[in-house]
Amino acid sequence: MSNPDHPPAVGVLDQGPELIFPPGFLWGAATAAYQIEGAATEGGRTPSIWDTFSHTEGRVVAGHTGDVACDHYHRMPSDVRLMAELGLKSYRFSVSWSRVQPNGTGPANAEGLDFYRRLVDELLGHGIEPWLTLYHWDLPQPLEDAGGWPARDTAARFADYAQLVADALGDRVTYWTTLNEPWCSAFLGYGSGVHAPGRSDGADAVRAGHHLMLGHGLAVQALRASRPQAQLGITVNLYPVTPATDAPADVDAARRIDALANRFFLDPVLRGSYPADLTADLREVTDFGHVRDGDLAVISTPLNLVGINYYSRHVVAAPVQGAEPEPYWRSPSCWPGSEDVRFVTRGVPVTDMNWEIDAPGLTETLRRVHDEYTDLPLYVTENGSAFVDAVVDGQVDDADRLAYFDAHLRAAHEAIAAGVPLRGYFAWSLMDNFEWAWGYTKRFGMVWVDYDSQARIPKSSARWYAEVIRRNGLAAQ
Ligand code: IFM
Repeated sequence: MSNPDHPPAVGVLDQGPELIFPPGFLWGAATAAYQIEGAATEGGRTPSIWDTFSHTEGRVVAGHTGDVACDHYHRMPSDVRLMAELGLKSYRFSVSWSRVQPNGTGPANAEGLDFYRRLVDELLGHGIEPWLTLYHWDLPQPLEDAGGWPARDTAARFADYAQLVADALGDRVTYWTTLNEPWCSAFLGYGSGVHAPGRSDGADAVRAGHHLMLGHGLAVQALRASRPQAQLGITVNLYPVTPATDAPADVDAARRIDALANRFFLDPVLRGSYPADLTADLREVTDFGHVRDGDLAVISTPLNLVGINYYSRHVVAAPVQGAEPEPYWRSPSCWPGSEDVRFVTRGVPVTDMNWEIDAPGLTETLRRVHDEYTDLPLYVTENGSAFVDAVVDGQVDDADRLAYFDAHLRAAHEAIAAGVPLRGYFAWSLMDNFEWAWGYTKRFGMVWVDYDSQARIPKSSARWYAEVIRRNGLAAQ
């Protein structure tokens, strides 16, 4: 399905000294409900798994919670004005399920929906395209109490919720993402337990991953039926996975991690099947008895676009005795059946998350999805970096973040030049926010947030990004 506002643009790159992006390229920034909204108990909102998790001692650094976050719920109009000042063409936000359907079942909460109606109106009034994500990790707590994503029924509940949101906002929102990063929901939430709901069981993680995708497919069917013109997609977080050496055991370690990190989601959604090597690798963990006839047809319901979140590369090797423990998101329990694979640190520059900076990996990822999976339009729905920032004389000079964006945009441009139908890019994040288990200790924003006063200060990277958007490209290097 083509979109008149964003025409196919492959092959129209200006190859002069500037790197110019295709006409209509959708420049945006992204956030998520729990990370910025606050107002956790207002307007009829009930607790999600992240409320419960963050209020549980020891789960989030320094006991931080999203109770107030960036207070975006109360400051939304001025935040949208800031987006307009930066020249954003689009804003990707997520809807809090617990705000619009308290407890995760039953009728919509008018007051909750009204917040998103006002947000969408405000965006449209400033000429900013709303991009709505239905689920960015904040499952209503009662649905977790009923079994959470490992329970099949949660997929049906998600489709009901999607329908409520479509009924309320479908006339004004064109772009829809069902799930954000289902790998994190499944494997960090139910595998390693470093994310909400904090459970740790490999088989549950695999079941959660399946039911998330089933919910995605059911939601796409519901949205498609009621809003045939909508542009529907899913956002997956992808990583190139590279073996540390050419040794067969390292190559096999890379195959296993690639299966769990990338192909676990890409294959069902875009091919309608699980990779055979993945199900074989997982045979000690699960027999996949939770997969019912017809599920994969639902999961692979046709889409209009694919969203890709890119941050870094995984370099892996076969197990050796006495390997060091890994940082949280690589903790062995995130990788059921492949817990013994080692994640290798190459000694290249890292961000404040300790994630290696690897811009060519973005080109590689985009080319892979296009070459191996789909001709659908692709969007980078998140890309960005945490660094330690400081306010000096009222300014935040985040040269390292600016350089990260610059390098990754050059990598994105290279993918377009190679024929990838990349139609847009969303910086993560519009503003500093609640970085999950790291609380407010990691800053990803282009805009500084003072959490005491709630003042916003656009950092150097925000000013630079505004100029990139204005010229639809990057200066020559
Ligand atoms: O902050 C998160 C976001 O919620 C999902 N993608 C990765 C970001 C940085 O960790």
